[in-house]
Amino acid sequence: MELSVLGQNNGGQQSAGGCASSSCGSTNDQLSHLPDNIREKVHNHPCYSEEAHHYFARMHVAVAPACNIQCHYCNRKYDCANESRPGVVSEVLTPEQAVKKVKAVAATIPQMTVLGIAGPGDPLANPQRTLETFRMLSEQAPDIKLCVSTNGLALPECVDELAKHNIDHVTITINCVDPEVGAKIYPWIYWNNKRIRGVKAAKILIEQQQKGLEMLVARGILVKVNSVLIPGVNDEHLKEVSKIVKAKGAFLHNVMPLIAEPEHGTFYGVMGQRSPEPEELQDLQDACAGDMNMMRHCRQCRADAVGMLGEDRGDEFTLDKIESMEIDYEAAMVKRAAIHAAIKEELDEKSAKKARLAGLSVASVQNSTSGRYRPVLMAVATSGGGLINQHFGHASEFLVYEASTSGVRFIGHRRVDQYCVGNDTCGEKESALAGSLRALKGCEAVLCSKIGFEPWSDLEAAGIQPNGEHAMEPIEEAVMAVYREMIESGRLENDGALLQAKA
Ligand code: CLF
Ligand code: SF4
Repeated sequence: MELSVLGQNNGGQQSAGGCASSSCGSTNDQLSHLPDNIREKVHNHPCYSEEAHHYFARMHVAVAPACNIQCHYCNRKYDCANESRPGVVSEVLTPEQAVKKVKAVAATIPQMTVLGIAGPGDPLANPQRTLETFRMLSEQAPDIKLCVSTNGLALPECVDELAKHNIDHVTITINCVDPEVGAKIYPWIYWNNKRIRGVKAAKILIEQQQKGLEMLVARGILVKVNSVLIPGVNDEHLKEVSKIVKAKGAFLHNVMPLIAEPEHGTFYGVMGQRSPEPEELQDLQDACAGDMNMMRHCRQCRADAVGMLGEDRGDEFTLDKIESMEIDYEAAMVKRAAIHAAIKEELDEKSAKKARLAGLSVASVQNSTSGRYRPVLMAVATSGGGLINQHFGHASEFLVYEASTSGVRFIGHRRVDQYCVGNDTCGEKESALAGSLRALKGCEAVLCSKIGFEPWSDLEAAGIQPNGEHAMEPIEEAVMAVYREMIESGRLENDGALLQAKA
């Protein structure tokens, strides 16, 4: 199939930026290798293109309350944890309310290019509500890409309907391809009006997921596979999952960390199943990357998320606020098209410039070092646009990049609030700064637009070099510049032993 060939062609290629395409999802540079019809589907989708997530926004509408399976990481009082953060409750909308909300958001946030349905249950366990929403949107807001995320059980019988409504992007959550592993994740499924348990249930679910994947690929629909990394349950097994879904034509693999908190009341949370450390997640993503394009910028959004990835502007679009908005969608589409064209132009220019500069900077580092220096992790504070443009103290998350003599590659994001920041559950009071320090574990520099004196000293004391000298510069150029400065200052000198030890 066309898509699996694409995947093979991409595997292991080195972009001009030195970023292995197989390791970091679809960056803007890598899109240039794709046929026009695929580029068109991906270039402004913030989840399918890593570059796009700096510029374009997505929104979800919570129209699908029911679910047809049980996952051990889910409490049914909350949203589906397959594409959303566990422990979050979204307000369920009717399809009519959802369409009104989408048009209000699209008119207010023109960068919003994608509407996804991801819960609060499984969208395809609620086919009428989900498909009715898509049908109305494809008629009334044809400039919005439509996207859906599912556990896959009901997928095969919905594929033709999805194709009919012009849905270009489908996410299937596939945590296993072995029913024995599946039985440790899914206690039951609801299938043909019966509750089925154990290995038998997992076997049916896996068969449906794989069949659905093949049917989507056969219709030219892009498929992203989400997997929840559950230490000790499917961590090793996910490498096999990645190989299989790639062979069947999936476009992208998104391995997400399990979030298991006792207060969410999930089976795993109550049983004390631990979540993975950031290093474990990165190691697994790197291991899968030899075979597959990996997504590393997922923010595990809410089922009613609105805005750029990592941001939630839902409060601006509550039902009462939408009611009072008058939307002229024809006029909004004209404005949106102009803004999208301007962003595309900026991205194309940036991509061409990045290719030139990154090639030069990588070459200059390689020439001056003979490749002797170890890679360095650096954190970046950004509020979007691909620039270093956020004050250290305002950052609720940091993007982490790895600089090496091969170039710069995106590794992932670290949320400050995912670490202890001194709430009542912590047991000891920690400041927000202490939370940031924990989030920056393993990083040797942090690049931001500005930083105060106190955090500066504490970061230095923790072995993390703060750097505000590259404010408003493009992220990857700035990271490479700092890496070069580290080499030239001798900071990475005599690290050969460390490099060998790490290797
Ligand atoms: Fe939503 Fe998912 Fe479509 Fe994106 S989210 S349905 S593919 S539009 Fe994106 Fe959010 Fe991660 Fe999902 S960052 S949770 S991968
Ligand atoms: Fe929960 Fe989603 Fe799993 Fe259903 S598919 S049990 S809603 S996590």
